[in-house]
This record gives sequence, structure tokens and C-alpha cells, in this order.
Amino acid sequence: MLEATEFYSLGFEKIFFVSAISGSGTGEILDAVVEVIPEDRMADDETADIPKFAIIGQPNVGKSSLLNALVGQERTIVSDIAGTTRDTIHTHYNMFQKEFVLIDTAGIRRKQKVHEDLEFYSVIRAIKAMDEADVCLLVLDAEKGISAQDLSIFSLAARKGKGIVILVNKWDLVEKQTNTSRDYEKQLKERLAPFTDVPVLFISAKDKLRIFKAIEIALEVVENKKKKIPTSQLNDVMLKAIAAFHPPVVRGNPVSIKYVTQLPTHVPSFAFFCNYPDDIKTPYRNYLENKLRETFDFKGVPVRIFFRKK
Ligand SMILES: Nc1nc2c(ncn2[C@@H]2O[C@H](COP(=O)(O)OP(=O)(O)OP(=O)(O)O)[C@@H](O)[C@H]2O)c(=O)[nH]1
Ligand SMILES: [Mg+2]
Repeated sequence: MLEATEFYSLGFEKIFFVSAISGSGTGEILDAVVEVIPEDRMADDETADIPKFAIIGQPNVGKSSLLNALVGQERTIVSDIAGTTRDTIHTHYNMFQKEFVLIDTAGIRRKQKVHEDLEFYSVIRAIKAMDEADVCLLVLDAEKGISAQDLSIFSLAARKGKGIVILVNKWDLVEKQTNTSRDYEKQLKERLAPFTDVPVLFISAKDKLRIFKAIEIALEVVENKKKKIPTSQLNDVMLKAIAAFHPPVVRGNPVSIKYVTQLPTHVPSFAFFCNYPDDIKTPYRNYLENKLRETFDFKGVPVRIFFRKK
């Protein structure tokens, strides 16, 4: 296998070539891409400030059906043959007095070997659609649940700094008891860990169940992603949290965090200034992230945390 950095600089077509000679499939390509893609490349066209939602997921989960149900017409072709959608389709839409673009994509599936070029290019198109999007609507088939492939897509989206909403579609086919959705969500989130602060909705494109709610939530995620926390408020909350639970001493030196500020980035990012940045480990990082999420709503949005020397 090539080095991750080489993967990136070579570009997608070469990744295919390299992968083909090593005999690995799209799943492996995706896993490699997860490792190397830079976050949040923004498309700078005239629709740059209109939120874009990419509908992604495995073949046949109902991505095109969802788009059609939202739009109220058969905009894209729906069928029970997996792999129906080949091209990425953009649909401009207006709802709740808000403009947005829905992007329908080809289903992404894991294959042992990439025999078929179309298969490969549909993966690449879905990833490109994700690049363009502010929020990824990751559609699952309720009866099938979340697959390893979905988890790769999920972590790729998080890695790219995309907002994420999970839509469990075909909920009409599931036999329900009192706690079915609660238990389903709990099990789903165990698979998503550690990034579990994401909205999960149980929908049916067929019955138009909660499909507009899904858009409402996606629009909220767009707002969460743009959120800027004033420095004073941020320090009020976070310095208290730090005082309540100090970073553990690693090499005999007490670590002291002096202040925190949000960076002017597309993905909410926070810099914590401290004396020994390298001494702060993942559990403490997670503590700070949880505190941020508890206090300021970042549901559906990946959050970046940096420790800097001061
Ligand atoms: N029961 C039920 N069936 C659904 C629902 N949504 C979609 N389907 C059916 O699932 C099949 C696949 O739907 P599509 O919308 O074509 O799925 P897709 O995700 O766009 O598939 P690809 O384009 O192949 O990736 C069709 O037979 C749909 O009628 C739903 O909410 N409930
Ligand atoms: Mg489709």
C-alpha cells in the first residue's frame, strides 16, 4: 500500500489504479480516503451561501424516493434495483422560507473487488457530493441497520467537517412496540461512538413520515455549524469546567489551561492555550468536547479541539 500522503497527492484516479493492482475494493479505498482527505473544501460558486444537503447511503435505501417525496414529484428515478441512480442530481428547493439544494447520489456499497468502473465512479461521485455539501443526510434502511460501509461514510463525513443527520428510512416496514425507536437509536449510537451527538430520525419516504422534519433538523445543523461562541462566554463555561476537573498530570508537571478561543474556521474549532499541550490526552480532550456540546448546541456537527502552547 502507498503512504497516505501519496494517496492524496495522486488523486482519485490513481487511487483506483493503485487499488486495482493491490486487489482491494472500494471499501478499502474509502477507508484510505477517510485518512487523507482535508476537511471541508468549500465550493465557491454562486450558490455558495445556500445550504447544500447531500443524500447519501447504500444502494436501494430510498435516497431518490426521499428526494422525490420532499420535492413532491418524480424528480429522480426510483426502483428496487440497487444502483438505479448513477449521476449526482442537484435540486434547488425552498421550504420553511429557506432555500437549499438537495443532492441525490448513487448508492455506495462495499465490494470485494472493483470490477466495474461504474461502481467505482459512483463512489467517487458520492464523495464529491459530500465535499460540496454542508450537511450529509445519511440514509439507512431500517430493516438492514447500519453497515461497516455506512460507518466509513459517517467517519469520512465527520473527518471532512460535514454536518450529519441520520435518517432511518422505511420505518413503515418495522414492526413497532413501545420502545422500538428508542432502543434502535441506542444501538445505532453505540456503533457511531465516539461521535454520538447526531440527530437520528425515523422516516418513511413512502409514507412521507417525518421527511419535512428531517429538513428542519438539517437546517438546524447548518446553523449549529456556523455558530460562533463569544470568547467571554466560552471562557466562563470552559474555565469553570477545567477548574472542576483538571487535566491529569502526565510527566510530573501540572497542566494549566489559561484560556480558550474559537477559531475562525468553517468547522467549529477551539484552541485551548496551555503550558504543556502535548500532555493533554484523549480522555481529557473528550471531557472538554462533551462540555462544549452540553453547553452550546453543536448537534450533528463535528467539533475540533486544539491545544496550543502559551
Ligand atoms: N416500504 C418502503 N419502501 C421504500 C421507502 N423508500 C423507498 N422505498 C423503496 O425502496 C426501493 C429503492 O428506492 P430508491 O429511492 O430507488 O433507492 P436509492 O437509495 O435511490 O437507490 P440507488 O439509486 O440504487 O442507490 C424502491 O422500491 C422504493 O419504492 C420507504 O420509506 N418505505
Ligand atoms: Mg437513487
